Amino acid sequence: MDTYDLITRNAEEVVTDEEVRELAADPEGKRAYVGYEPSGVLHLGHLLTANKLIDLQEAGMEVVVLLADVHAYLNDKGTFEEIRDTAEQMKAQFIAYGLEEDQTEFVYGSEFQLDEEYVLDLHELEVSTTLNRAQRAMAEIQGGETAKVSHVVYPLMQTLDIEYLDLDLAVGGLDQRKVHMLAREELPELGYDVRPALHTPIVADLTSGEGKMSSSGGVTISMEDSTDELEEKVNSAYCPPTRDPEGDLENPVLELFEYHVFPRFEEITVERPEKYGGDLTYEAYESLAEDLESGELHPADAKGTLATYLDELIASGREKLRELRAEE
Ligand code: IYR
Repeated sequence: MDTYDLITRNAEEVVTDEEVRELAADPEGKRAYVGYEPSGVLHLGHLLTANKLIDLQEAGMEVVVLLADVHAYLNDKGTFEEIRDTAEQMKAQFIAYGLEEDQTEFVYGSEFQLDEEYVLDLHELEVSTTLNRAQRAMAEIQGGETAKVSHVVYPLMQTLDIEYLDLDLAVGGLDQRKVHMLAREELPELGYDVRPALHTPIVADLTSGEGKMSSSGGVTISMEDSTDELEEKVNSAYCPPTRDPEGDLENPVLELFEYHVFPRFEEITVERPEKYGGDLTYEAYESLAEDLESGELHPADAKGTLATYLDELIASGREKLRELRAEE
């Protein structure tokens, strides 16, 4: 796969394409990052952007994972101490998942976001950004509750992170796009360079095919799930025999194959008894999706296979989590 295709595969949006093409022409040593509010257990939402970081490492880029402890604090996720503890667990799970420790820079936000220079830049951004603009940038991240002052500081800090971590590319789910747009507008105001952004898709809810998977109340697959739980969740997933269900619905089973399984495995095998046609093997998402649409691959077989591969993907993170909990 050529470098541009590898960098942009499964991306929902790149801003701008021209800037990312320039990066792809000379990726060696360029720095990309994702920031995560620490949470004790990784779920597929985290792993989707982690897959992109693995692509970027393969393309020769340096990868930074920001454990955004101060951001989580501003977003009311617990005491600072609790957040630091969960950040440690998060880091261990990322490494277990496949982000090589010696090729990934893990940085705590609090390591640089409390420095005088950063804080003064933050205050300058507070002066130059309207409340309305900052609130709009936060709308999707904050999730509806009454805005606090911290919620408008948050996207301004995320803007500064791009400069202070000396990055060439900001990566995030599509829910981060408004913050990255704000960053593109505001960084030049402080005399800093504009950086490109790459956004990964938001996977639909597993059982309904609607909205987004990590939304509250929906089913999420996480590092905590046992093999049985995972199988049960995948088996109850919405999986019509098409990649394009009616209206706003998506096929979450196909999405998980596309964004989680195919990027991490060279070949996928669907095991079937001889009387149902025997095993099927796929090297690319497209051929699996086509077989589901044509009826060659039954949704039940697709689900069983998906559960097996997802289980393999989370197995070492699950084991790590068990170890960490046993130590507590
Ligand atoms: N807003 C992210 C967390 C986050 C991301 C980046 I990129 C930062 O520089 C800081 C925080 C979230 O919603 O999880």
